[in-house]
Amino acid sequence: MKYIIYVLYFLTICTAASGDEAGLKTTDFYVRETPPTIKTTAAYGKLLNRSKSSLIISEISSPQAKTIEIHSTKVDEKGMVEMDEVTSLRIPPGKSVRFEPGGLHIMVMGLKNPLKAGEQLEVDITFSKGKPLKLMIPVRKL
Ligand SMILES: [Cu+2]
Repeated sequence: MKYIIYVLYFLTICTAASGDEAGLKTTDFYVRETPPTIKTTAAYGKLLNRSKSSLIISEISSPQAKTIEIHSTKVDEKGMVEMDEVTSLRIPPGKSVRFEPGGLHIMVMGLKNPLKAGEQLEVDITFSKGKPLKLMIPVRKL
């Protein structure tokens, strides 16, 4: 009886491990809820490259929005916050990128419908090689 339990446990671990898309691990992803008239929001989270080669994000899109871009944030001499598009983001093997408020973030523009807490935003990430990644990001209250 004990033997069977161990086998099942092992199988569960294997299934979980193979569920990783393109050797990636995603953690703490969320997107900010939007008021009815606002069509722009941002998504945050952590992306870990568990593969043995670099991953380069070449394209990012969502069926729920017109445009998705990766932005970096910087503050200029006058204290103005500026955002720049990062057109190809490279994640070295074993390293992670963190999208967070005030830093690198996933900018969501031209939302077709407002995002309400409890819903999900689909984000499709294409890499320069390997399988694409489909993220279902939970919407959080502001
Ligand atoms: Cu931005």
